[in-house]
Amino acid sequence: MTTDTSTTELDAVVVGAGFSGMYMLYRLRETLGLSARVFEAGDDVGGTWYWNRYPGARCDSESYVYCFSFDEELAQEWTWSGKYPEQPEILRYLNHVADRFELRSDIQFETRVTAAHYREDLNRWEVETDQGDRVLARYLITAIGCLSAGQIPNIPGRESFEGESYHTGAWPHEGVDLAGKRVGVIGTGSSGVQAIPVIAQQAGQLTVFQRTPQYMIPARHGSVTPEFLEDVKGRYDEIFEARRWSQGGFPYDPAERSALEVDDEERRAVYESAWEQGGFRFLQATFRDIALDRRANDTAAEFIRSKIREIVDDPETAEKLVPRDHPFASKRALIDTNYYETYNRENVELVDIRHAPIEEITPRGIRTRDGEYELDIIVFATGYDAMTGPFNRIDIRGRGGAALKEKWAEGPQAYLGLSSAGFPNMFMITGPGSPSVLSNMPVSIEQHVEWISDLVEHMLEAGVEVAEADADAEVEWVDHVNDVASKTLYLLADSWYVGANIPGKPRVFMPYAGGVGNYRQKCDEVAEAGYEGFVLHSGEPVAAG
Ligand code: NA7
Repeated sequence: MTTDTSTTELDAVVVGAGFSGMYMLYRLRETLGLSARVFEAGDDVGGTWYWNRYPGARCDSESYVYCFSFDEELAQEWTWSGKYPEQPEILRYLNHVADRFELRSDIQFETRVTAAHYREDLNRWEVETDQGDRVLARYLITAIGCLSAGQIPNIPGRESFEGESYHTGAWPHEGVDLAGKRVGVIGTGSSGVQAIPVIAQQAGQLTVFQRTPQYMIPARHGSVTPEFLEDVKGRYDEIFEARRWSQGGFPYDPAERSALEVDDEERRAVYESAWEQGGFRFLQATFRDIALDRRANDTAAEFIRSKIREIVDDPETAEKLVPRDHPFASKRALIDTNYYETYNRENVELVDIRHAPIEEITPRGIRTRDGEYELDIIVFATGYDAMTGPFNRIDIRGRGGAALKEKWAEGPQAYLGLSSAGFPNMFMITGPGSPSVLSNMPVSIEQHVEWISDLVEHMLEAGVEVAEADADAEVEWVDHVNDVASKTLYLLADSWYVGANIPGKPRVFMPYAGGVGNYRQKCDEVAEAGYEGFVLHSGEPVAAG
């Protein structure tokens, strides 16, 4: 890239206008007084919640904790209507945030960042977009989400299909008329299990193509009462603080007992109670070792299996739905609304494509080894090239023109998931190696944005031009991330956490499983020690932490 007269100079470029990019912009502008521009591919704010408009799209975190905490008035003035926030409501919330803090003036919509090259001669990032923008910025901050690079499997004949087809993460804004149609859904991850019960109510016939059965906990969705909200808002300080120091970003009291130290009757009673309450409490507030100890996990898995057999009328369908090949929650834990019940409907059929794989997509539908299913619409609920995929879509080059994609070819390398050695002044919000997808996202996002903002403030005060992760500190952190993961059950599943859903992707566990509280403490210690593990330069190196 070359610099010409049409180059804009700014303090910071932020990529993406979801929760992360919006709050980052606020901090850069309001707290630090810097000039910043956010580039956003969509035509409005919202990120994940802008794109994911499939039927039933909803967050799995309870609404009163799926929100920003940085502004007291914002927290007090917003009123959620349901226990779990539905996509349109989250999008309204994010629009409200954009309006309230007048963020849109510094967000450039319908613009995708295509390249970001570090100019060592200038100590600046040179950023290019698909709209022909060219910006020089001191800081490059990625707020690109962990699950924004949609993945449609390369099934033979895909282009030949004569009906309509959609990926859940790129759902048409005007909706899709499913009434009376023969709909096929491929995929039973979070998106599929939310969409399937709603599509079943609208479609003439629904065929679900399932590769891996999953464990699901009922969400127990419903409205929230004014009394509940009043109580919560009265305790928000305490709730937000509990969220910050918890394992998963939720203010639930952590479980203290092992699933193996109680008798069968008591264990079942604990699971029954959590099942009735619904949601992630089943995982986080029943027994402490469900995600860590295979025998403890088996008790939870067996409980859920028994529930599937109770709920689903047809024993053959129930057995197809029973997961056996991975521990509970070793793939992303799922919560549902009427998922298993949906298979009791006359118009729903479950096809086990592990047993009889999809061989091709034909002009008329989907053909598995056992036969052809005629369809009007195919829904790809087939997930994402998670965590590294969004980075790989941008040509990011650091010192010496080295490509981030090459550096990460065998798996992501980042210090604290915040910064990668050789890519000075590039900071990642919820990057690989941070708790991110294993947590309630707004909690991790706020922590990262505030930490980055504090680092930038420190740089400005200390006259530091460049902050860059130290290569040794990075190796140590990546080893630690792997070590923590190896003590969990996550490695026992073929999940997107380990890149198993993308052909050819290296099998590396990408998020940090040590918990948001421990992670926050580590980040705080790093900052208190003068940004230990970062090399801080003012032209020439001035300090090595
Ligand atoms: P997920 O969780 O990655 O689920 C994708 C689903 O699609 C899953 O059931 C996959 O089966 C299935 N899949 C993927 N590729 C194929 C092919 N080639 N053939 C058949 N089936 C396939 O994505 P979601 O969108 O549901 O959720 C992503 C995250 O968004 C979620 O965890 C939340 O954090 C929000 P598999 O299990 O791989 O056998």
